[in-house]
Amino acid sequence: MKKKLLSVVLAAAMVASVLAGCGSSAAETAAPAAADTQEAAADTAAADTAAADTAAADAGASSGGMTCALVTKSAGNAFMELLGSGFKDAVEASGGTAIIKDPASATADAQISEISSLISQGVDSILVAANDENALKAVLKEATDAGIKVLTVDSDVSADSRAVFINQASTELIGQTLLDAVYDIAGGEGQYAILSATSQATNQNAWIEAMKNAAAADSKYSKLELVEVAYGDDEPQKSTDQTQALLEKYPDLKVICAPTTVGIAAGAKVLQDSKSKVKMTGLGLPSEMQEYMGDDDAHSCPYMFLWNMIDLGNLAGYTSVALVNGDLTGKAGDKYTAGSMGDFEVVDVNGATQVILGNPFKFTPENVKEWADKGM
Ligand code: RAM
Repeated sequence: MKKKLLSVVLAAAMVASVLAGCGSSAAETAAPAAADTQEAAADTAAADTAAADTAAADAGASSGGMTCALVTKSAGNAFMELLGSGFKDAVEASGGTAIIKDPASATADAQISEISSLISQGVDSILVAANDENALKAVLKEATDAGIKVLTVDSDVSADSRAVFINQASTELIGQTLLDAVYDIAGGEGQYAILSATSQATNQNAWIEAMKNAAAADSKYSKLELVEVAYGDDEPQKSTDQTQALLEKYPDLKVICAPTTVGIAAGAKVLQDSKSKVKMTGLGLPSEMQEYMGDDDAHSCPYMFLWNMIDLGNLAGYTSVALVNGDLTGKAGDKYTAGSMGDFEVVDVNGATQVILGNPFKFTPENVKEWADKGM
């Protein structure tokens, strides 16, 4: 299928699936353990979970099915819960068993220990939303050497550490889209800041780089000044603190752009509660942003972007299954059917293979409720 046609079909599919209520399926990942849980109890729970996962891997193997695992960026992130929900549905619809691991914090170390235990459990595939581009290399090589199919979603690792990357939308397009939103909301000139997640997150860094490249490529943006990239680590409190610090440091600030669902929701609340004139935009979940969206002084976010998270999880799940089945190797030009999502093709982007879901979708005060009501 030609790329342009694919985008159109995907955009239509995205709208159709949301209208059909696919977003209403509840996120089924395990709730994060309470921070104050006693150490002994936590150890027992961890052992129980590991035993359950090993049993799941064994059950998958003995029933002739496969066991596909997902390691998210961190627990407590609604974006990751929706991704997990779509992943689980796709794996189960294919007759497999899904295991979802949510590390306690958005760090490479936390993911390495989850991946190590999945290798011992003998899963068939590991899908990772990477907290670091290079730090997972050794453990992912160990997985690959053990015959496990490795792939990434949302946030990539270096291309030699995985078979393929499931990308929500073209990195350049996301960067251009976010820069254009800043330009528009700032009225073409003035100061803006970026509120990111962790400083090591591959996806956030790639989008910020794409924004900077787009700004440098056209003199139209020369009156915009990026004053700071702040890091809220995808933690609500740290993102709140960083937003307040930006407001104090830059009294002439016009816009904050957060390419993270955690950051945009925390920042939008700070701006709205303090009746700040500064506006928020970026990548946000409708359910978390609905109360902040409006085109007036009473609301902090005029519009924002994202994509269909359930579809992203579905595509990643079906691609995991296709890799395990041998229907896909991950090479550029490979074509395969991603279950009910239809046909996809692996493309080469600057030497790295990826499968692209579609285009960013614009959420406005007019459509945000409809999407939030669907559970997105
Ligand atoms: C946050 C995460 C995720 C990112 C979204 C937009 O939830 O950082 O990686 O893709 O925002």
